[in-house]
Amino acid sequence: MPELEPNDNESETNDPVELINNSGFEANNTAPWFGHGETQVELESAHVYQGLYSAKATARTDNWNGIAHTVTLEAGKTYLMSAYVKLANAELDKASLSVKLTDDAGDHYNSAAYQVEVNNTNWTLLTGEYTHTVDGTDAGTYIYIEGTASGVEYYIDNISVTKKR
Ligand SMILES: [Ca+2]
Repeated sequence: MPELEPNDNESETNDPVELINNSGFEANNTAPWFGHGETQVELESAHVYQGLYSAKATARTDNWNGIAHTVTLEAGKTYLMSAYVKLANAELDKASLSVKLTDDAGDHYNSAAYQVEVNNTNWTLLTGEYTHTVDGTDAGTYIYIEGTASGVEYYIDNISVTKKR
């Protein structure tokens, strides 16, 4: 590796812009998160990955239900996405970090991390890349954590979405 000039080094190591607000729920509330499907989003303080708070998904009536957050993404760009997940009322299940996009062609569902095994003893990192391919106009995009069986409650913390360099 050649030595970098200080200015080059600075430009390479600047933190990427985080597109998730209240990404660790340390605002002591769950705004601006919302439920995809029937999901209720509750503030949690007993089971946290980092800090004082996390969020708990309850009232899930289907496996595609989950906690969601709107994101503004650029068409054609690739994003790095991650979230820590721990189950609340089941020992083992599978969870996905997914993206719903609505554009001129309708609704599109993709996953940055798909059906990763999660459990109730450790925090599991869901992570992966997602490329924002838009047909016409992006009428709304959000991420959500889904995939566990109906009725399974889970905690999430430290969710991140950044543009890939
Ligand atoms: Ca937290």
